[in-house]
Amino acid sequence: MNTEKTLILVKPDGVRRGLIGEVISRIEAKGYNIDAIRMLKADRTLLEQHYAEHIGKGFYEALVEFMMSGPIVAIVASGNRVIEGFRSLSGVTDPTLAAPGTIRGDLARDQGTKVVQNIVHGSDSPESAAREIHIFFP
Ligand code: IDP
Ligand code: MG
Repeated sequence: MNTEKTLILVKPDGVRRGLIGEVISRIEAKGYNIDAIRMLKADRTLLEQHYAEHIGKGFYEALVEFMMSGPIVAIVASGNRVIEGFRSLSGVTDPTLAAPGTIRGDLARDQGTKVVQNIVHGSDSPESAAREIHIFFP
């Protein structure tokens, strides 16, 4: 057994639309463990760390503004291959293309905004997970 951890965020669009419970339900229904959970309003400094890989991209400023637009929920979930597994539960970045049955595919759509609003974030590798968990649960 190689239990892994990932950092999941319910983004401001998900919180505004009352989807915190829906996201948590899907994590639990899949069989992953919820290890930690925290609601917060992220500031620019925190988001610059979290989204460091996107600094300089065309959507970066819109992404930061969007992520500061309301409260978010940070979750640490664990389980064998949870990083890959939660990315699979989420669906691809573009909610128009995300498969039905996924969080993004079922619950989000293109809003015509500069930044893609897609309900959730999930770490994309063990290195990202360790880094991101440390940012939200110092
Ligand atoms: P991911 O969340 O599926 O891992 P990333 O490429 O890490 O996608 O991008 C982080 C977030 O930035 C996305 O979830 C989405 O909200 C936004 N984003 C990514 N690519 C674009 C884009 O091309 N246009 C607008 N927003 C984007
Ligand atoms: Mg990403």
